[in-house]
Amino acid sequence: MSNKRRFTRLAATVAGIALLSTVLSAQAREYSVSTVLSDAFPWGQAAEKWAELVKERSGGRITLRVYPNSQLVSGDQTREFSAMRSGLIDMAVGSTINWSPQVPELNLFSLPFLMPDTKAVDAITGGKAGEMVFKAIESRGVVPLAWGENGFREISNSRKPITKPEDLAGLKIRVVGSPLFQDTFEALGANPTQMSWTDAKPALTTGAVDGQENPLSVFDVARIDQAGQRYLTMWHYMNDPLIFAVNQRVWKTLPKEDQELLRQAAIDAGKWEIELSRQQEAERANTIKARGVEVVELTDAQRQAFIEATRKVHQKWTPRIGAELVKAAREAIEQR
Ligand code: X2X
Repeated sequence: MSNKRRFTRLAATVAGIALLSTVLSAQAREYSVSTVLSDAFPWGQAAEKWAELVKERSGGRITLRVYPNSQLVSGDQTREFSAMRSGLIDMAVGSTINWSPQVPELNLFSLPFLMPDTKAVDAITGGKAGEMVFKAIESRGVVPLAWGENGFREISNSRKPITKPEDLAGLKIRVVGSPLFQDTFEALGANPTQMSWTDAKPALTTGAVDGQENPLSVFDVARIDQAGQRYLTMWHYMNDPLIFAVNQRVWKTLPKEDQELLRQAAIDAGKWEIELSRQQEAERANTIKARGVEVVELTDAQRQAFIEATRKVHQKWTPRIGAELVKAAREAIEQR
C-alpha cells in the first residue's frame, strides 16, 4: 500500500471515530435519580426541577427520571448512597443524614444545635467546610454537584408539649437510621427507635412510637397531625442539607459539556428549592397550628438546656467526623 493510500485509510478511520462519538453524544440518554420524598415535598420538587432544567438545556437529549419514595432501594433510604456508588442508581438528590453511615463526615450536619440559623447553614455549605464535605463524598466514589435543603428538623409527639429535656424522658421517638441520632435522643433521656421513613408513618399511626423529628414541610405535607402528633416543638436542632450527586463511572462517560450542563442545572435547581422551602416555612407553621397542633417556640434559655444536655454528643462524634472539618464549620458559623 502506498503511503498516500495508507494515509487516506487512516484519515477515514479517524473521521469514522469522530462521527461515531458525535452520534453517541447526540444520542438520547436516560438516567435514574433517587429521592426519598416525592414531588409533593420540596425535596422531590428539587429533583424534578433538576430534570426539567437538564431536559430543556440539552434540547431533550438527556432525561433524568426521578424515582421517589426510596423505591430503588426498596424503601431502605440508608442504602441509597451505596446503591449510587455501585451504579445501581445513576444519580440522587439525597439527605446528609441518610448518606452519613457511608460518609461519616456528613454527620457534621446532625451535630445537635450546631447551626443556629439558615445563615449558619449557608456559611458551612458555601465555604471551606462545604468543600471538605464534597471532597469526602468524592473520595467514596460519588461526584457531588450541588446543595439543596430538607430543612430544620423540629420534634413532635402525641403525649405532651416539650419545653425541656426532662419532657422527653421515656418517650419513644422514631429517628432516622443514623447512630448519631440514637446518641442525641439517649442523651436527652428519650427512647429512640431507628426506622425508615416508609415505616415511620404507620408506627406513628398505631402508636408504636410516640414521636418523630422532621422539617415542617414533611410534617405539613405528610399530614403527620393525622397520625396523632398533637405537639410540635420548634427547637431547630439540626438542618438537613440535600446533595445532588452522580455515580462516578456515569460521570466519566459524559462529555465535558454535559458534565457542566448537569452541574449548573443542579446548582440552579438547588438554589431554587432552598429559597422555595425557606419561604414556605412561616406559612407552614400557621397551617399546622390551624389544624389544632400545639406549637411550642422555645425561649433562648429553654433552648440552652437542650444544648447543654447534648454536649457530650459533640465530644463523641467530633473525632469521627474529623476535628478539622468541625473546626472549619464552627469558624464559618462564627464569621457568618
Ligand atoms: O426519614 C426522614 O425523616 C426524612 C424523610 O426526613 C429523611 O429522609 C432524612
